[in-house]
Amino acid sequence: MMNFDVEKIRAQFPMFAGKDKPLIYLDNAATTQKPQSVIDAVTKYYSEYSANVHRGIYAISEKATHEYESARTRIAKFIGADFEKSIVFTRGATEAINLVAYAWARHNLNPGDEILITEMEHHSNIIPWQLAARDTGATLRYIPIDETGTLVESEKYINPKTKLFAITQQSNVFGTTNPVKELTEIAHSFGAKVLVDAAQAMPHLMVDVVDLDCDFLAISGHKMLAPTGVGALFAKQEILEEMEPFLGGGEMIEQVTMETATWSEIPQKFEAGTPNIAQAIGFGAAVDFINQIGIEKIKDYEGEMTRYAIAKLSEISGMQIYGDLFCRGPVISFNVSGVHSHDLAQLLDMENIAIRAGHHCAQPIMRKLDVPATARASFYLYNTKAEVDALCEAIEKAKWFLATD
Ligand code: C6P
Repeated sequence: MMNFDVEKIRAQFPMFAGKDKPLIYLDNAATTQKPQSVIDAVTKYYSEYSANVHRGIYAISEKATHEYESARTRIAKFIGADFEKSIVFTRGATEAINLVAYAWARHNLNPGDEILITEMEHHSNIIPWQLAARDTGATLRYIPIDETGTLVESEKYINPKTKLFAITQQSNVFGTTNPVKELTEIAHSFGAKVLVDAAQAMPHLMVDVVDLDCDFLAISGHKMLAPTGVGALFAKQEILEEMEPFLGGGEMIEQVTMETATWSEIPQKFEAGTPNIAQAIGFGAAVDFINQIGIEKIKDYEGEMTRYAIAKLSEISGMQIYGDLFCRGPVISFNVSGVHSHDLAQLLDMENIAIRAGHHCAQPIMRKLDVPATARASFYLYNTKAEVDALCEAIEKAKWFLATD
């Protein structure tokens, strides 16, 4: 593809350098590799200005605070948020969703209210709502999916009782990209709040919170080149200001007496304790890296590679690919007849190819597909068509090795 120098990009990832047999990493939906610039940003913090944030009135603490807050501003800009204080750093998308389930849902839901999610959610966007429904008496409902991993008659499930609609923007199993903007509009017309789980979408396509008009957006840093242990919650300013705190502790307070306390301004109200400073700074560097290439270019490059991979994989006899073949993000879940996905993943590992096998933290989808597990190859900006070819060859070899008939 023109204008996309994948070799130049790969050269910036130490995980791909200097190996006899280079790693073919196709488990990007689980977590991504880190470019040198992200590793350097983390190292620089620890080796040059390691200090706590928002507390010290000495130079290195002020520098740490500046870099930490600058990362917040760059992440806000990346998703089109016009107010950087509507970004709360969390450990990941899971914690962002739990923050909403504890600090918003438990204070706003009552018996008779409905929480609406979909059958294609990751457990991170199911369990917090099961627990919130249990604690508030609200009812948890699901928009069904069909066997192509597409939502079925979504509008039918949104009604005046819906108080919260939580939906993934992109499925981690099928790669389906959901029409979240349209569904948000419908949910808002019934007065519901909308949470979008952008863990799988944000690494691959432009996510604009003003355009989506979502109330909450859950973000995962480590799936978009940032260190593990960092993510974020975006929430509309007025909602964040009204919300009760999630965790209590240092930095989230204004005044504390023996009996009670008042809270800091947002976002500190939601960032109790010492945050993941180095990881947040690394997240800022990851956003810079993506911006230097351009998210639209990444999307086009990955789109072309995904179409190529689907065509190549489809040539393998006994191959079943799950989900819509044409309209998807860079995630392909599949099974090969007569081969258990765990055996396949192990044999591919012997070829230095990393894929994921299992239920992908989405057991309701496995039940829907009536399979115990699938294999899953997921791509990112550093993968190549040659790696797809190697994957297909290794699958053929594994099939031959495991053949039972
Ligand atoms: N999915 C996968 O292999 P964290 O790790 O907390 O930032 O993100 C959790 C999460 C939330 N939503 C979706 C749609 C996800 O796919 C994930 C993480 C990984 O599919 C690890 S299980």
